[in-house]
Amino acid sequence: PNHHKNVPPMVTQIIDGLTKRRLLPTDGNSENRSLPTVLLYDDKGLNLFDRITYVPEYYLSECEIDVLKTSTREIVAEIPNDSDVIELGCGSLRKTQLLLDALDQMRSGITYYAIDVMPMPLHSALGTLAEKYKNITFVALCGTYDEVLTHFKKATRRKTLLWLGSSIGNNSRAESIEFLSSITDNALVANDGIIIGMDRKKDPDVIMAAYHDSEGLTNQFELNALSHVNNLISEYTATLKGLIAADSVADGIFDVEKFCYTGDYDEVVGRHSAYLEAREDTMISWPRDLAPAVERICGNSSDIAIKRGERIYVESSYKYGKEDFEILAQGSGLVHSAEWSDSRSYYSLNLFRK
Ligand code: AVI
Repeated sequence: PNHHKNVPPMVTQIIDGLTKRRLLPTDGNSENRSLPTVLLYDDKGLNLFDRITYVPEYYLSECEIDVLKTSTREIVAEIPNDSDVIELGCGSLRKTQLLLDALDQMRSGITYYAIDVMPMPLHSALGTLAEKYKNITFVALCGTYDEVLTHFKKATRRKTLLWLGSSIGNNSRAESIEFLSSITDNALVANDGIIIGMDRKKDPDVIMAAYHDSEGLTNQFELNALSHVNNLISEYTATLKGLIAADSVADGIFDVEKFCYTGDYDEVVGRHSAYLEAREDTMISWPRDLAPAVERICGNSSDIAIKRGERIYVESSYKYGKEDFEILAQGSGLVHSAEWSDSRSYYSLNLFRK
């Protein structure tokens, strides 16, 4: 029926990922069901991730702060007066302040743009910053990066983009090149720069510890993707109930208790992968109201039997080595022009220029 035409894109992606097994990039011969990584970031997930950044084993945040502190002068030297500094995603304002402190003192005519898809955190954060830094002009831009960045192409001022927090690591190498190429083509002119926070390849034990913290926060964070799916599915089927006669009560599709989080690190590729693994045999049963949509997306709407030990892929965290910086730069039409890292070389900020 017609009203199934408007299945929300996220629900479509969930159905698609769960009904089809796919070969992960460079993952040998294992084909897995998958869930979109963005599902990790509902309110509960954002809160858990924020807590993870304070856990000692999750060295990434601490290292990035360390680099920002020890290399501030060199970084600021790359950002000219009367230029625009544009941060992609403002979840990291806590770190950005280290840079803003220096820009406020050492530069004039800086405009700082914070770009995020979520309007609320953006406005509340920027209000306080505008009070604190009198020499910097603050602008909040809400929207996807693609939507917003094209506005900068015609700007006559020099610009420096900031993409911190190792967010690039959650994209495959190919996706990262695609994203950066599009930024290069649509938002940068010759000499503009982009500073990217990247986690370095290192001792696998250190990386495994970061993604398997002893407080169990990562565990909660990854498993929360399943609860988020349940919430989205029941929300959607509830809206359908207003449209069609239905007697089934849907409470989501996962028995969350039957899953646990597992992750592994591929040292050759430089990638940590996170999975939700079935601890025992379990079923994914589609609510009756959802069946027509499932059928349209994958051909049938029968229940899915998940065997004990089957792993549903949810997240990759890519790590970078010297050679990877070069491949990324060349593929994206950029030049790798500086690297600032912490004393252990665990993590680095990398400047790329068009
Ligand atoms: C947000 N992103 C860079 C984190 C990472 O390290 O990949 C998300 C995360 N996943 C587990 N712990 C933290």
